[in-house]
Amino acid sequence: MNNGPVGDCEALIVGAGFSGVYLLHRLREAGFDARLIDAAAEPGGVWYWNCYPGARVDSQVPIYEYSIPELWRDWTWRERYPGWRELRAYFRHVCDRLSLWSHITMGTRVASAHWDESERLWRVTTDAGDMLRARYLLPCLGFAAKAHVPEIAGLESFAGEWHHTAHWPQRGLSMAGRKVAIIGTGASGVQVAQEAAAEAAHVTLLQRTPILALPMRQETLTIAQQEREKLGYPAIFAARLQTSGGFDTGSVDTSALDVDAEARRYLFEKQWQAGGLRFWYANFADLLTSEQANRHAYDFWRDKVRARIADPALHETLAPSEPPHPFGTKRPSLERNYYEIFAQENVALVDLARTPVQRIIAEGIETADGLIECDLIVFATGFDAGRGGLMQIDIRGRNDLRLADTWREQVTAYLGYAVHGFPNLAYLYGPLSPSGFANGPTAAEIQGDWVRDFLVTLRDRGFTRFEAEEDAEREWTEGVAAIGSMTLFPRAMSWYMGDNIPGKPRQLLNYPSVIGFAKISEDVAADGYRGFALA
Ligand code: N01
Repeated sequence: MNNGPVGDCEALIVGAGFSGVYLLHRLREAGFDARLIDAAAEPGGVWYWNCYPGARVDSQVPIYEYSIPELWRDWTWRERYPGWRELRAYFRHVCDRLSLWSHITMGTRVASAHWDESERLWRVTTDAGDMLRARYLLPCLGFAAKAHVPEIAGLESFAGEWHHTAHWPQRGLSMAGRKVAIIGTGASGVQVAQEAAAEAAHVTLLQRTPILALPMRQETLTIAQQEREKLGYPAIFAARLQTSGGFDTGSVDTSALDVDAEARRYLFEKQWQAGGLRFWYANFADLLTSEQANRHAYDFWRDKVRARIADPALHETLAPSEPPHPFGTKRPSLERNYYEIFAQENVALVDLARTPVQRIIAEGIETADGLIECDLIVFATGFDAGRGGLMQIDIRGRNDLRLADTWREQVTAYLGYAVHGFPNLAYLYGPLSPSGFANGPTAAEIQGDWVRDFLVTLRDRGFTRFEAEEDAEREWTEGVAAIGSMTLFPRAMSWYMGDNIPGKPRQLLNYPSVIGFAKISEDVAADGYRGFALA
């Protein structure tokens, strides 16, 4: 691996995850002087930062990889749901194959980006003190770039070690023989808990809301098996573009309410056995729009899970009779033995709804019920999703307008790409695009191709400036909320709605259809990029 120099360029991409690396490749192909900067030591985006024990993707390969044949032809995976190490190796392979290294600068954080109207370019600084100019600023930060550590009194007095899952020490950290407390039971909390249960002396899991987790059904892959499967890859990649989540398949056409109990159970059981997120994305058409349909799915989930929880006293806490929220309106996570770990003597569950945390002291976490002694606290407490990564860079548009101020009360954007007042800035996999609802590589390719085509059109027509129009932005922002209100998503307190961050405005942060988004973006392009002022 080598690091390219930091310098002026036409297009500056920030972030070396799926979106950024893809966009770099496509822009270089199209003849742009494009560069990529990332704070991490290695490409991979979330797979660099989230190196906690058990961190692995919850979408199966080949869905979770690029569709470019020169990348998949001679790449083989070891597991159907690869872990962070394998995903990092994949990113190295991608940068090798596409000869991207000399255009990438790792280990450098973009600190600020200020728009210079007279020169029509962005003036960018990095934490290393570099200054550079770029015609286009293209942040590709993912939705989980800013970790959230809740304020808990006394954390500074803790005598042990604490880490957020997204800032796990890169050198590694053994949990063997330790007393571990894990706060949060989202996808990250579930994954750490499974690993901690296997090696820690004691694990306490502090749960605020039960996760509605689905069986992963991990699979070890052989080279021969993948060589056979590769014959079907083009069809799978084409199918990804035709579904609302960017997966290989979407929901069935039928309502759960139009079939009898036996037929309902048949589909539920089929997708449950298939594993992964299929029970979520390949379920009945009205799973996420009808409360009644959703309730059938929840009841199926609850009964399946309860059958695996040995202690009946934990049934109500882990898989309540009544749904804590409609199934799938908070991101389900995948698990392997999550519901079995609670039968182990070294694992305890604390229900924060009944036993809230009071403070942290040197020896551990004090709750209303007494002290949880620990020497390692894991904050699996999520992210300021969507907007957080962008807002932590000092981005200033026209008239010194700060993006962090613009988005304080509400996130607004046109097409989930551009913000009025911030010329020549297009972000990928960010708020008001399908991001959090979309399979990452699918969204990266759809959005990367769209931005490449947009910049090529600007170049071909001699334009040097674009800006989202205010009306178009308002319409898009209101449109995403209107679509959201037709679904059950607003019924859950979730990061999809911004609820997980105290003081964050409540709004649906993601556009809920990849195929719908792709269609509208294509129409906008065909219509001369309507909604953008070009100059
Ligand atoms: O974060 P989360 P995550 N006190 O926000 C709890 C993707 N991902 O890192 O539900 C106590 O989902 C919070 O409780 P509640 C995936 O898309 C993918 O786990 O808000 N608890 C919740 O339990 C995922 O959805 C993979 O009541 C507090 C947890 O912390 C997204 O990233 C792996 C608290 C946060 O869960 C984020 O997942 C990992 C407080 N003050 C992540 N504040 C895979 O591909 C928050 N919580 C498998």
